[in-house]
Amino acid sequence: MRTQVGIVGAGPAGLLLAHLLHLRGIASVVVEARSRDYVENRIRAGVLEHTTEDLLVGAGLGARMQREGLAHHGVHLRFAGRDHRIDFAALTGRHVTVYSQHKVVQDLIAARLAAGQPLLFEAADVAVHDISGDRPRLTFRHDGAAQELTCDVIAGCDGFHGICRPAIPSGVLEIFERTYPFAWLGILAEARPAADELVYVNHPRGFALLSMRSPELVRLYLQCAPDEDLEAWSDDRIWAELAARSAREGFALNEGPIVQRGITPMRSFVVAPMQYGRLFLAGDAAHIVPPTGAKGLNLAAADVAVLARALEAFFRHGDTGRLAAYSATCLDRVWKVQRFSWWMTSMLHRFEQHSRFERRVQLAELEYLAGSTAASTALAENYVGLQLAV
Ligand code: FAS
Ligand code: PHB
Repeated sequence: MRTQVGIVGAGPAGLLLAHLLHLRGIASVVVEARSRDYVENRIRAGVLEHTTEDLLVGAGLGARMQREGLAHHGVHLRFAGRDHRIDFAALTGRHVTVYSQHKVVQDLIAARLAAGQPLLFEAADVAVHDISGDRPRLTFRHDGAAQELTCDVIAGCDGFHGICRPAIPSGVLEIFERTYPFAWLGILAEARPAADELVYVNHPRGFALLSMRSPELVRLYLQCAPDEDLEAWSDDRIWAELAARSAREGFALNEGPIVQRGITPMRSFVVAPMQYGRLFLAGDAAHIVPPTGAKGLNLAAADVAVLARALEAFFRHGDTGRLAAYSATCLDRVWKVQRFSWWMTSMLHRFEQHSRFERRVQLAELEYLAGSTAASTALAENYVGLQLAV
C-alpha cells in the first residue's frame, strides 16, 4: 500500500489530522491498534477550549458538539469554604465547551468513514521504518495479513505509550518530565451536577474537581495517592470524600449510580524536538500535561492544526519551511500550556511535603486571584485557550 501520510493512532490527534488533511486533498491512512468500540467509548477529557471548538466547527465537525455540548462561561475556585468565580465572558469574551472526548472521537470516526477514507482498527505489531529517509514505511498486521504502507511522511499520534516516539534514535530527543506525588481518582456518575459550572477545590484533605458531561451525568475527581488501590474505594467512601472536600455553606452534591471509575496518573512530560526525519509526533506522543488545566486534548488539536498546515505547504508547493519549523511552532504553545497546567496543579493540590509556610503561600495565591482582575484574567485567557499559531 502507498499513501502520502501514514498516521499511527486513532485518538483525537490522529483522527483530526486525517480529517484536516482530507479537507486539503492530502491522502492519509490511519492505523489504530485497538478496536473501534474501544476508542469510541474511552472516557477521558471533557473540556474543549474555545480555540478547539473553532477548529472543529471550521472543519465541519461542529454539528453534534454545538447541539450537545455545554457552553461554560466561567469556572469556580473553592477554597477555605468560599467560592471565587473566574468569569471567562467578562474577562476574555470567550468560553469553553463541555463535550466529552469520546464524542469528539465518535464524530471524527463518523466523518472519516463518511468520506470513505482508510481507517484500520485492530492493527497489530505496528512498526515504523526508514524515518530518516524520504520514503518512510509502516508495517503491521491487519485481518491476519502482513501489511506494508509506504509513505512520504509518518505522523506519530499514538499517545504516551505508543511506538513512534521510541522509534527516534537515542540521543536525539531531549526529555523534560515531572511526576507529581498524587493521582486522580475519577468517576462518572448518573447524577445531576450540583453546580452549573466546574468547581475546582483546594481542601486540606486534598484536591477535588466537580465536572460534568450532561445535565444528567457528572464527572468527579478526587486527589489520591499515586499508587491508590481503587478496590479500597467503595461508592459510599467516594461520595463521602467528595462531600467532605467540596463542602460549602448552602451546597450539597447530588449522588447517583457510579457507572465508571479509574485512576489517572499525574505527570508533566515533553520531548524536544517533536520531529525526526519524516516522522512528526503530535499530541500525547510528544507531551503530557496534568489534567488540572483541561489541556491534553486541546494541545493535541493545536499540534495537528500546525502539522496539517505545514503538510499542505509541503505537498502543494514543495515548501519544507513550515515542516522544518513544526516542532518549534508547537513547543512554543506546549510550554505555555505546560506552565499553566503545572501552575493550576501546584495551586490546587495538597502536597504532603509542603511546610506550613508553603501551605499558607498556596492559600495566598488563591486569595490574590480572588481579589485581582489581572490575576483572574491571566487564568481565564489560558483556560479558554491561547491563540493558535497557524
Ligand atoms: P490518545 O492516547 O488519545 O490516542 C492515541 C491512540 O493511539 C490510541 O487510540 C491508541 O490505541 C493508539 N495507539 C497506541 N499505540 C499504538 C500502536 N502501536 N499502533 C497503533 N495505534 C496505537 N485530558 C484532558 O484535557 N482532561 C482530562 O480530564 C483528561 N483525562 C484523561 C484520563 C486518562 C485516563 C488519560 C490516559 C488521559 C486523559 N487526558 C485528559 C488526556 C487525554 O485527553 C489526551 O490528551 C488525549 O487523549 C490526547 O490525544 P492523542 O494524542 O490522540 O492520544
Ligand atoms: C473533565 O470533565 O473530565 C475535566 C474537566 C476539567 C479538567 C479535567 C477534567 O481540568
